[in-house]
Amino acid sequence: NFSLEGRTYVVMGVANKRSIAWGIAQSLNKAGARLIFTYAAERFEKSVRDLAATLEGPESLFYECDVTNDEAIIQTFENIQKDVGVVHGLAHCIAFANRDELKGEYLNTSRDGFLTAHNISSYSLTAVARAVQPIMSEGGGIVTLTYLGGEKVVENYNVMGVAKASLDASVRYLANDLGKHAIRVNAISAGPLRTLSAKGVGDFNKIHQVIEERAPLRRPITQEEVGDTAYFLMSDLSRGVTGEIIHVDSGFSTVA
Ligand code: 0WD
Repeated sequence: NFSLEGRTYVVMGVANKRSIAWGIAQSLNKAGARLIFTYAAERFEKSVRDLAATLEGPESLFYECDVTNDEAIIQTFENIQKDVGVVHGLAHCIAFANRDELKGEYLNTSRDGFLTAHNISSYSLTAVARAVQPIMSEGGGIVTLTYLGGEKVVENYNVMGVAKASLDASVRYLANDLGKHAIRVNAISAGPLRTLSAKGVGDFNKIHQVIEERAPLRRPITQEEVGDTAYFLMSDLSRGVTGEIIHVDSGFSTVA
């Protein structure tokens, strides 16, 4: 069944209309899902609500959730449980590293910068998966966003690459722990998209140019393409897939 009517999905990390999370929200909405949005702080609430107001279909719900705060995570999912009962999937589209460590040499990464990047970009998936598990009582799919820089050295990606490697490993361990609850955990490794977070990565334009020259599809990917793959991973279409990293990157990761 391709329809997500009657199902509810949590989307974490919509900052603006360019956010990958927004692409995912649109694909899920088109399939008929009800959406729950979480945002990091009150200052993002208005933009998330304004975007969600452009969607048709079931009314969306909104919760603040700073993923660096364990209490906040627990509280958010308790509130979601009170308000909707069961959810069928979750998209984790959250990452952060200090801008000055996304250029130059990885060698210069500070202890603080290392811990911050891992805390927000990797550990948060584990904390969120633990909190959502009890309300995914009918099973479902958790999806996170990763990047090639976790598998290979990508200039300037630095500490974020190391955090993505940690996130990728988390996907496999979480898939193993949650499989017995019929919860699948997968990642999408997205090609470069011009979002707020991407602005923080040094020489981002150059990465884009390389994709156009060398990726098998010879073009950058779109937000919609990531959204549709996330829809696949959170629907029954992918019911035999877990612990996997799917590259939505015009094939770039396959060429040397
Ligand atoms: O090229 C790209 N843009 C790629 C991005 C290629 C491959 C992967 N990705 C990944 C990113 O690393 C990230 O994991 O996709 C994910 C989403 O990133 P994005 O869409 O590129 O960036 P952006 O639009 O800036 O969204 C990042 C979100 C923001 O959303 P909200 O509305 O929640 O503020 O991460 C959020 C950030 O604020 N975020 C946090 N959310 C909760 N608690 C926190 C936090 N402590 N810190 C950052």
